[in-house]
Amino acid sequence: MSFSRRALLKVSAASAVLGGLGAPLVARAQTAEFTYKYANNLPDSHPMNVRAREMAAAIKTETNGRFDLQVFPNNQLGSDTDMLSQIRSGGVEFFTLSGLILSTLVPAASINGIGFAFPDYDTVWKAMDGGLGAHVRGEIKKAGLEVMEKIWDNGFRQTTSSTKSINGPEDYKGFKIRVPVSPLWTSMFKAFDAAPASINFSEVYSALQTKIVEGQENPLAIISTAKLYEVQKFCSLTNHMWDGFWFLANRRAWSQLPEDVQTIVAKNVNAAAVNERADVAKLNANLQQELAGKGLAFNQPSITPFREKLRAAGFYAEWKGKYGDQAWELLEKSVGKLS
Ligand code: X2X
Repeated sequence: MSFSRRALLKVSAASAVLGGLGAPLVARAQTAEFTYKYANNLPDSHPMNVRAREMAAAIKTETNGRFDLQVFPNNQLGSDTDMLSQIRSGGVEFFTLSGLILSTLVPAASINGIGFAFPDYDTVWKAMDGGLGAHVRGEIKKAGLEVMEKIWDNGFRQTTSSTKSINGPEDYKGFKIRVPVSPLWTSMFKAFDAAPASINFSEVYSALQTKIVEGQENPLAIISTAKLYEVQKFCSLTNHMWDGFWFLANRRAWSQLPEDVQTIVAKNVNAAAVNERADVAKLNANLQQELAGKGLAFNQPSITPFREKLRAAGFYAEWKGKYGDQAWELLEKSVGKLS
């Protein structure tokens, strides 16, 4: 008898003995005990969704099929505004949202988006995996939502336009720019005397195409995966803010999970975030040439005049007052003196 046949016989003997126990285990493995939805606003091809699908598969394997995470990219379940209300009601169990948009519910959550604060990724991750991130997560939990430890990368934001390149702060004057729905974005572009219009990401491509606005601002990974280069001509590397996505959970849905499942989910979500950060940083560093090939004209203005304009307009002082001294100190501890 061959080795494998002997092994097979042993297995069948064991199943005959354990038949009563084995059967329900098999049945349970086929239908998940928990089927949770994870919604986001980014195209299917963005690293966030690539890593999310990978993480969903790992979670399924590690929970022996007990937990099924379904990924809904690309605003399939609604705009950010819709999804924010769904995560609060439990209509979706998980949602990644920019801290700046989350600030409509949790004011502290926009602090990482203060204009021209972060010089580079090292400084970002030290702050967001350190004291500043912990402060924001504490405020999110106080507002009744759960949040995973690692923030996902959106990236440093750049300005695109169908009409002109931005070479200095004066070029923003009167510029019709789409901004996400968030007071910090509106406030910053108003400080530049621009004409910001709050529009959810789900409407951005068509707003640019129909020229409701001249321009928008987003990291290169989004300009590329959402094909915004098709409806824009100029890309100015303004690097005006760093933006990230908090991985939020509905509190009731999260607390219904047994501790061992929570541990497996959190571990895989945080690991996926760290992988996604590396993917996005690489894309943002390498996409310029590819996008130039698709017709975008690039320029790189010096950021000093932008910062000076914001300081003179009282932007930093105003937001320091809103966040409070303690939070502002955490920010300045990472990025240096702003106001
Ligand atoms: O809405 C945007 O511009 C986006 C996709 O970058 C955010 O989610 C903030």
